[in-house]
Amino acid sequence: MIIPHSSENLALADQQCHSYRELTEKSHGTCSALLKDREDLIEERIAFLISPGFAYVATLFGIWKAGGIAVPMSPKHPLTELMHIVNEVSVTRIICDPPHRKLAEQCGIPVLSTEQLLSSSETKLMPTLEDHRRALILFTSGSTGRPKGVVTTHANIRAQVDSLLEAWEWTSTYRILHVLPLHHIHGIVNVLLCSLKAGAVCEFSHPFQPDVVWDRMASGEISLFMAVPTIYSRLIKTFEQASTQEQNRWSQGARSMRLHVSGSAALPVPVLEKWESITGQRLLERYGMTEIGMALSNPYRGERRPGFVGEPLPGVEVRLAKETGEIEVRGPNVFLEYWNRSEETSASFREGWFCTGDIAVYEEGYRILGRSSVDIIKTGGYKVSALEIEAVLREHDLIEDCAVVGVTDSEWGERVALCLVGDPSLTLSMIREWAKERLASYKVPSKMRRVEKLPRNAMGKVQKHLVRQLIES
Ligand code: MCA
Ligand code: AMP
Repeated sequence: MIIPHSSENLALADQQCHSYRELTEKSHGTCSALLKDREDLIEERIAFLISPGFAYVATLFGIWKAGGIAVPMSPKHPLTELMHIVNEVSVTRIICDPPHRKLAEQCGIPVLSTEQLLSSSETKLMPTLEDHRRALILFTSGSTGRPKGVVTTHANIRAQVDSLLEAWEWTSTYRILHVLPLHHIHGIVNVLLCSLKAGAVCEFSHPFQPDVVWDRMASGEISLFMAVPTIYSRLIKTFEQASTQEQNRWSQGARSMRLHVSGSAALPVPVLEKWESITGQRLLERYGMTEIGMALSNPYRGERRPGFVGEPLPGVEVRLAKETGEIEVRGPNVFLEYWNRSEETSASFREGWFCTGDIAVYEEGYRILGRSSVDIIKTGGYKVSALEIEAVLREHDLIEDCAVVGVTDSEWGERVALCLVGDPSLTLSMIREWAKERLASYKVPSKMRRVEKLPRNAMGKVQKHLVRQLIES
């Protein structure tokens, strides 16, 4: 397990400052309170609904120290999404902070509060944790059904973190600004856990607000920033609307930083170029996935090629199924299993290599060309399944038939778009309102085209490329 050391050094900054010692003590207290009369939680699944900040981190480490599997959930998700997680991995308890108590209680399982757990001064003996034990379950959309639970072990997480620490030359002198959600690898592993393993400082700044980020960059205190392309586009937009004086201040601060990283979705070359022109920072683009952590990266030192995702990270093996083909990955970073889905787990491996579903070519560096499934959409850095959204929308009384596709979008990378056969009175905003109670907001279609019938082939299968054309026309 990654246990942060116990110094007085600053570890986390939210509204307050928290040392590594405080984190160690509070996570030990949390561990003791979770264990109560037991010696080991033995991979009990404990979910948590906590805003980004110290309580989130102390809870995560508390669960790990007690031998549980951490299941972080997004407080922004509607109850149906949370209930799917609770049921899918048989979560037994939910830990919440005060603002999310009501939502947690609706999940129908025992609720514990961070106030109660973090104030525990007990120091029970912690169980011995072997590296191969399950540590974390994050949810990812596949091309079929509702999201699957991706299980990573302590060894997997350690490998993912160590690889990035080495490649990007993390040191304890860094201070990273954290603006990403904390229910995905990007925010949890690349930003939070890397900074803590390096003995650096992680400063939370949620929700993401472009002017706040610019101000923090301008302060000269922040050395590292990692985000998805949509966030860089938003920062550029805010920069362009700012006064010359503000632009100069922001630009100067950003120039003095050590590293800016982009990932989770393809970085458009114009965004890379614009960012470099205003900050002097050539974005380091890398490629990863929930199941494998990070696999490919442009170099920390050396040329970062626009449109390329670089070479395999330390300890990670990468190959292509054919010259222009699917990326396959092997190494200690690769996940253990999809929870309770042994068939899907084995189907996702070929000869011991994990098949990513992403298509690439190698031209002295890997270049990603697209995905093998049309039903996977990447929007704002989130991976979503068109089939999952369609299945939910078909439950609407006034929707007769529908097809969901991703359409290219300058802000979101791809935008979730809906082709609809249904009652003429039904508007996009009515559908959005209805769908937001059932799906995470980034899965809710934001573009719609009404048709008499969907384009289908002779076998009755919806022709997604024609649907996309209809929406884009
Ligand atoms: C939100 N909205 C959207 C989308 N998302 N509309 C269209 N497309 C979307 N994708 C709408 C909402 O419905 C809402 O609309 C309004 O925008 C504000 O919603 P909010 O949730 O507040 O959105 P935001 O704060 O503007 O979010 C933008 C964001 C966010 C900050 C870029 O999407 C984000 O944090 N993305 C990062 C995702 C990430 O970390 N991915 C990593 C996973 P209305 O006003 O009508 O209500 S991938 C990963 O971990 C792998 C391993 C990897 O490689 O990194
Ligand atoms: P997730 O399942 O949310 O972890 O998303 C992983 C997916 O994000 C990958 O399979 C890719 O399709 C996509 N992805 C991540 N980084 C990049 C990148 N730099 N360029 C293109 N696609 C990326």
